[in-house]
Amino acid sequence: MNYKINRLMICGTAAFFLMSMYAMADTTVCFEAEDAKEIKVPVKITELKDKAEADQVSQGKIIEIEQGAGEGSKVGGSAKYKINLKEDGVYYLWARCWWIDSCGNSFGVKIGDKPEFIMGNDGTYKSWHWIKAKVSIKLDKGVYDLVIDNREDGIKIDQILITSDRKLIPVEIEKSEKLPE
Ligand SMILES: [Ca+2]
Repeated sequence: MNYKINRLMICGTAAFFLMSMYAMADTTVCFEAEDAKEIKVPVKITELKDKAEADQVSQGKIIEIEQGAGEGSKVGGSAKYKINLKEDGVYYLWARCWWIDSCGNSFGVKIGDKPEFIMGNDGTYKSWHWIKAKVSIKLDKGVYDLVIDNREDGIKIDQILITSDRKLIPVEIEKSEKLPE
């Protein structure tokens, strides 16, 4: 009887540790779009003054490219972040966005020296929602520059999330962290 109980406890403890190790293996960094280290116009940081609007976003602030400010191919514009990834892994990028219409629903992303890719081009307009990059990115642990590039005007971004957990789906406003200096 005792032997059986002991064996059950050992198996249970081992399973718990294995599960913890599995959970620890995933790295997730969620940060505020407005916490950019460097901003180039026409990308700008906006503090939403209207309470109803501010309540829809994390910390009441976003980055945006106003409608009419110009496409990136003509006027440039970017927001740059420094992210610290604690583990090697295949990473998935998410962004909490607001689009004006089909001509203002995408941006470019560059991480370290990896090729730039496009995020967006979905059909959810004038409503905050999470979008996922169509590509996954293999990255070693370390510090990377992540750059959002202007592609189309009429866009807003509230939060950005990078994770090695392919099952993670962000919902509404996520808990964000401060980026390294
Ligand atoms: Ca925000």
